[in-house]
Amino acid sequence: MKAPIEPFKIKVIEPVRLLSQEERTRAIKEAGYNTFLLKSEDVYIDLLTDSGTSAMSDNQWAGMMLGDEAYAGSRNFYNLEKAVQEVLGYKYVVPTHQGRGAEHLISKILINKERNIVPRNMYFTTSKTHVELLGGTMPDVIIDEAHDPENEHPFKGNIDLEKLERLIKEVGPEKIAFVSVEMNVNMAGGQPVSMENLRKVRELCNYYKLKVIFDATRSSENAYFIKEREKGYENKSIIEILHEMMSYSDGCVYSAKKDGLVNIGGFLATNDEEIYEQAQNLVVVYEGLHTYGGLAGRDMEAMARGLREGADERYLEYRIKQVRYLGEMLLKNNIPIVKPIGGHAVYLNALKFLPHLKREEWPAQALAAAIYEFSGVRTMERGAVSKGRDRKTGQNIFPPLELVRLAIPRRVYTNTQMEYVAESIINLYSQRFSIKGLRMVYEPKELRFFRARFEKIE
Ligand code: P71
Repeated sequence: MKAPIEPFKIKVIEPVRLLSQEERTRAIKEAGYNTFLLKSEDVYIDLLTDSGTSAMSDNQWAGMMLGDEAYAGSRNFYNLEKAVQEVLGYKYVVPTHQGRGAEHLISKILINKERNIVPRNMYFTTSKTHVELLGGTMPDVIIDEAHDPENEHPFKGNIDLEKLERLIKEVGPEKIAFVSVEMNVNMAGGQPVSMENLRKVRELCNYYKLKVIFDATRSSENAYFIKEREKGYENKSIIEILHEMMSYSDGCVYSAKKDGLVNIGGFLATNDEEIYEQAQNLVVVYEGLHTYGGLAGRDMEAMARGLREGADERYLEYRIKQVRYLGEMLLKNNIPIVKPIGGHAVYLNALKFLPHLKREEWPAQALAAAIYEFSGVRTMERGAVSKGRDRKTGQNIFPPLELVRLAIPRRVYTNTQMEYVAESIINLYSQRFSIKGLRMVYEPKELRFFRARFEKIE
């Protein structure tokens, strides 16, 4: 595959520097072999996350200068509301400082002592934590194919409708707070959900009178996959696809730090007046007034403009193909990655990359640390450290997927930099048996992966 041609040119650059081998060895040791604890200045190519790391356009920066910083009724809020209506088709919008702010609101609104089960197509760390902190649980109802890195199902993010219905019958619909559907499922490898699946989830939930809330964070990338892979959508525009997708939900939470192409911002959007009313009540307690939700006016303007740019088809084609370009270079060299290649990231299968390590030696954490030490490239563990412990038994959970994520920031790195990343991983793979396991020596209570510390098992 040829590298995709960028639909933009570069106006501002930010220098990067590769530390020496000794400096990198020292830096990762000092960071407790946790890539979250590295200083960003010590990183050469930063693939830790695609969240909040996008390059904004000249149009977005120009919008920042038009920030209306009034406490109430900023014009930028109305611009954001209009952009959400146009791009996603929801009527009501409540801004929040980022995605988890919106997750907090929807969890507080829809979860209570009696109704506290939130089935979802795989968990996401922050989403699951909000549910659990309210005494609830998040059972996984994704299709089995999603747990197999080798399976090439085109819509590996789909909900298993039988699993979902079985669960509803087992616990009783009155126990389900809402059904959560994530677009382009992050923990499964950036895998899309099909339109057909969304439609069927809606039908099932209508039958049992359940609310459906999307995590629409990566919905534009999901829409691109629908256009590319689902029959009947080849000739529809991304906006048409997005509107149809959202029509199958009662509302969504959205971290605009991904497809929204901003460094900070998020929102809750809905057509449901009751949810909207309650969200407005809660946002003033936890985030800020309902017309700014913890954001500056300029942030809302950048978000309004970013939302439109992120749903532009020419941009999306380049975006998805850049991720695919990196993934295919790795595949060609037999590096074990999650297939098909996802929307926002390439995921290494750490269990296959490091078959000599035990699960208790945290292979994905060890691999992420080794990649940094070897090449200066920063990635993120997405396996047992991220999954955490079972709250009831206190035991570590070892999920089937033990992955290292190479998340690609949007519009930030060139294809030459992707080639450097691929070459580094390929070289490291040839020396993989020299990579040692890790011992966890500090474990924070909540979302431990952010601050956990490790030592090398020599
Ligand atoms: C990502 C992130 C950021 C992150 C969050 C937690 C641990 C590590 C990294 C954030 C998401 C997301 C989905 C599907 C909600 C959030 C929270 N992803 N839903 O992938 O992927 O949004 O960060 O704006 O609060 O690196 P927020």
